[in-house]
Amino acid sequence: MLEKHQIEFRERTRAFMEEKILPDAVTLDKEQKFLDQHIKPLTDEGFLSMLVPEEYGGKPTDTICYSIAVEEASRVCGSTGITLAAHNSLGCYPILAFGTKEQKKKYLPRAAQGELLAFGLSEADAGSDAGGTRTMALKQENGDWLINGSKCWITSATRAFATIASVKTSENPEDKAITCFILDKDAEGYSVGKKENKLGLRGSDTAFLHFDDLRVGPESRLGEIGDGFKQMLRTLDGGRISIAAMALGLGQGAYECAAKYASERIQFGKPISYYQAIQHKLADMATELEAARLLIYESSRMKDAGMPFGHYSAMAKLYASEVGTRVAANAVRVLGGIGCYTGEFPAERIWRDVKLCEIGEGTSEIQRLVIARKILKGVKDGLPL
Ligand code: COS
Repeated sequence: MLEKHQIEFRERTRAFMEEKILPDAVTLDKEQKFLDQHIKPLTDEGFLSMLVPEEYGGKPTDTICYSIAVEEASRVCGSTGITLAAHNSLGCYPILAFGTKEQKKKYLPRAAQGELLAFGLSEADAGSDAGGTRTMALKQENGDWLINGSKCWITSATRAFATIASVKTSENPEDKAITCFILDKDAEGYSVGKKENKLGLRGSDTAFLHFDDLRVGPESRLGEIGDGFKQMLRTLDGGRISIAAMALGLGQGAYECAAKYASERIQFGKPISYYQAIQHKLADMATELEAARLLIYESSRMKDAGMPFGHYSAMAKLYASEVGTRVAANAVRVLGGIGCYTGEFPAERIWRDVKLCEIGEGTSEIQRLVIARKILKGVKDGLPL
């Protein structure tokens, strides 16, 4: 059950997303235009500072409200959903969790004012194997670091004023030492590469980042040398709740579209919702979406309670993203030719958008691996399963 403030938050958020975001969703997708015009209204409502403490200009909320925000944004526009998720969970969170006071003061007020942050983990050879990072930071005699390498699949790369990036800080191939740095976009040697032409989420920019003899001082290092891998994995534990919420919102949008269409579309003299083949699809959609929602709420509660929640957020992400994909595919089937080939209804866009949720921030296979490791550790330690 949601608390009163969470129910009210959903009502306000839904009204905002429908009024301010929904009208542009089709154009953003069709023209692959970044959602610049939405940044100010999203900032004013606090959606870009949901994890940032008030002392840094944020409007902090609990994780359930944050999940609701990502869900409601994604219900009308997946590109807005992913922009919120990446900025808050992957951009603000690591600075908040691992940054020094100076780093928080430098980056969080700007982030709260609507300047986007990005997260640079993936590389051409480091996807699921997040520790396979090749980007290298070499320490210079004066204490600076010289960084060379490239990151890929970076959400909001074209707009972000800084990126939290994982790099190797040891030349020894046996040594996994990975360290995170906060890298400023305006630094010499930092450049934004090719923007991807994506299947979905086309109103969110995804691009390469290149670091070419990028020199930073020790004040750019996040936490201790060698802590970067665990920082990234902890960040992803939380990020996966937001990807689950995104998949849920997209699925919800597809389900509502299918239910409405089925009630209006007449075939054989009756609305197609009269036929059990369609009714069963709608019933499965509603049931699975609600189950996904409960997993998201529970992992959000566990996170806020300070409990270990990584396996739970992996479950939420695994389940919600597979449900979202299934619901969107079934919504397209309910809509038939109209679902696939016209832009009049959102089902087709959602179907393309939601696929990313099974891949980004760890594939479904990686989520199963994280969950299975937790199960088997429980077996080893004699804990109840
Ligand atoms: N939080 C903090 N620390 C964690 C952690 C977590 N969630 N999960 C593992 N660790 C720690 C381990 O305890 C271990 O510490 P010690 O060396 O002190 O024992 C260390 O990190 C290495 O863990 P592990 O050996 O399990 O690492 P693996 O290389 O086997 O990788 C997976 C683990 C596969 C789970 C990880 O690489 C992963 O999540 N990959 C997917 C990455 C991903 O989502 N990429 C997409 C990014 S899109 S933004």
